[in-house]
Amino acid sequence: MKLKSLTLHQVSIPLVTPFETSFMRETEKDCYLVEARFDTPAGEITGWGESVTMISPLYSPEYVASGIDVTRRWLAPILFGVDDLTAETVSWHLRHVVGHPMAKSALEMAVLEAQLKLHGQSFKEYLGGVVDTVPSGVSVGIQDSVEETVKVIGGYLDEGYARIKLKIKPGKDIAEVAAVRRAFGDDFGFQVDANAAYTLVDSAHLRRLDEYGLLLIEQPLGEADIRQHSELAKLMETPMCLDESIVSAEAAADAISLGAAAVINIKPGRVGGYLEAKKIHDLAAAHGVAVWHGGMVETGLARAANASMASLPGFTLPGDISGSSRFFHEDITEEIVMHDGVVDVPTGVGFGVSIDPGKLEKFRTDSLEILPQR
Ligand code: NPG
Repeated sequence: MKLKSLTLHQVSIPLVTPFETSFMRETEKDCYLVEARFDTPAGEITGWGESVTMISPLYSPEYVASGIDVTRRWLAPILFGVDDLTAETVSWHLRHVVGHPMAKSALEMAVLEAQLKLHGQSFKEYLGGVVDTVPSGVSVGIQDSVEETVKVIGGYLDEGYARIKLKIKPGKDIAEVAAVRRAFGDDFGFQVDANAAYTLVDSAHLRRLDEYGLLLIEQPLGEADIRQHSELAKLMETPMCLDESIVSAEAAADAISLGAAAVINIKPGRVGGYLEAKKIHDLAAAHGVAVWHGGMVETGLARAANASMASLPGFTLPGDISGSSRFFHEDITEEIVMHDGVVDVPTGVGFGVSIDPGKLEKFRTDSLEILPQR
């Protein structure tokens, strides 16, 4: 395949309710979509990718404008120069550009979608997925009060979500978790996510979570603190799960060998793409480490791809793969539906969903066409 042009569409999609984490409060989903056109032996094919960069650099160093800039100045020119571009070689071609995994991931995703279309293959078939549905977990943002936390979680349990993840931060943790267990009992999967909001000094405080039978605690300490997570893991009974710290398969190998991660949250965008994510899945499976699929409030495009990824056998815990309606009144693709606690793994060619041109028009705030320089 030969890349002919790239269009980066910046979109802003209103959220159903504000989503608050320890690092920010979002009221819109802001990201950019990659539309990549290729010449192929079967004629022109368009592939779509999605960047998980957020509007500000608060979860990772990348952000929407940095992703667009590095793509335009550095990444696109490299890919335009490749005669036989395949999804499997995108990260290799881009290897000299340091960092920017989210920007690289969005490009690899677009190449992958076009390649799947060329071969008439679904993403699940390509990966070797083994199930038709994946359990759907929901991520619950930080609420204004303990009562509100209980009410919101009660609503999601009534909807049938397979497990609940609650965002926590200092001062919004033990009381919330205790109240949720008091209200709904021990008979449902419950985990917490701190998004790096604590330090090792908080270990005695965090140990108080052990009495609530949580599935795991996700990323209590900083991104660079893999060794400190291994210290904290020795002090807590609740299984330690890493998210932000797992920036690559190498980081995953370090975390596993240091005993810093009993569980890993896999997010393709964070690690540079779905193919690196698959490597982490395979590595974790070889070491008996459980993985689950994270979410970054994706539109239906990446949400569908995530559901396919989560159909691999190592994804033994429910992921943050909720229905579109958890976040959006209107998605930019067909709606991803959560039913009976699961989401269907798409079976159609490519990622099994398509961008609705009318919705793209409605939610687009800017676009940039990038062509090869002559
Ligand atoms: O279900 O898509 C979802 C959201 C899951 O809580 C979720 N994601 O820290 O894992 C996280 C958090 C996140 C969202 C991180 C957006 C970064 C951006």
